[in-house]
Amino acid sequence: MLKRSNLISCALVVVLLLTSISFALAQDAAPVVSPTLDRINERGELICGANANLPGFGVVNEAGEYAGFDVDICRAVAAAILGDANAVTFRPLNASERQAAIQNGEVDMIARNTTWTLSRDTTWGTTFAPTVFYDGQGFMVPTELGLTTIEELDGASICVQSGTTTELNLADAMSGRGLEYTSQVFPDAPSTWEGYLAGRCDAFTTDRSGLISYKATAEDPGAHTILDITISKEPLAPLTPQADPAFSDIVSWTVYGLIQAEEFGITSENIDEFLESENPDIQRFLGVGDNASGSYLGIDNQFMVNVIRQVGNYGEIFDRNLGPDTVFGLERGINALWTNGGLLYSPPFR
Ligand SMILES: N[C@@H](CCC(=O)N[C@@H](CS)C(=O)NCC(=O)O)C(=O)O
Repeated sequence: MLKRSNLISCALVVVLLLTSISFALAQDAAPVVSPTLDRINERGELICGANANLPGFGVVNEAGEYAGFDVDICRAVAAAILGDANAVTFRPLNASERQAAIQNGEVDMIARNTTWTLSRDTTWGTTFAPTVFYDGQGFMVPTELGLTTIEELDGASICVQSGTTTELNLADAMSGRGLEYTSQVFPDAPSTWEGYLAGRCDAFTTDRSGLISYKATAEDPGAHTILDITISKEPLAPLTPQADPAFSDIVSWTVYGLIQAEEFGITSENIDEFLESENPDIQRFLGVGDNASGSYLGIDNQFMVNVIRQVGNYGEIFDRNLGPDTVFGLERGINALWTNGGLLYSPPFR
């Protein structure tokens, strides 16, 4: 028979043991439930909604392959989940097709110059991942018109694409300044651009990234001038189905991982050196040793190693597709790391 005092100390030991076990469990990754992740693993590929018509961001190149900044975001997610950046099928989507494609599960995610707005976030059945490109809407005019300000577009006819924030911002920007205009609305980018080139309108309006893309790849770039005005905020971000928050986490943390890798200075070239790092922050980020990283998301613990090795960090993706050595010649601007005065900031990988 146990004495009463012994009983009490036994009970205390049990309570202490249980507490320490549950504390230990709290450090471990909880089981991840994601139907989208299961589907991707079963089919062995990610289905990503993409732009086929926006050089620099998403376009089918001469080899028949998708290429561009947004396309590389899809590839990074495929590398994170499947360990293979090429395990992606791209579905070309024009602006008006995006909502249905994410709602009916035709695609697992979309990375296609899509602006994150309140109404889309709430009515499209979607969750936005962090912004991958901070943009704003601008205007392009034929250089020969010699225009420099938006006020000079009073009475103009303006080419714009349907199903975009562009169409709505144009209306606000013009009416807010008491300016008259007629819009020529087209269903996709190629027809909008062709309409502008054919002189169906005096100006072409879209995200500045789009204007730069079209100008740089035009037959005679000098024939087009981008006005020095930005009429909106266009934070371009990937989209995932709202019904699958665990999958949204995977996409979000892959984007954060690209940013964090740049902040650590880890690139596709030097990743092997970083795998030997003694720095606990870097060991955690890369999932080295006993450190949990991808396991929190239900994917390979070293998911960021696959992403960086195969696709590179944010800066590498930016430079490869849009940077000074490309026809677009974009500077980082506000798309720089927060440590360089930009807006890119990752929460801690802890
Ligand atoms: N960011 C804006 C505009 C996005 C957009 O679709 N832009 C056009 C013009 S640059 C485009 O990419 N069109 C390609 C296409 O429809 O094939 C939005 O999310 O509504």
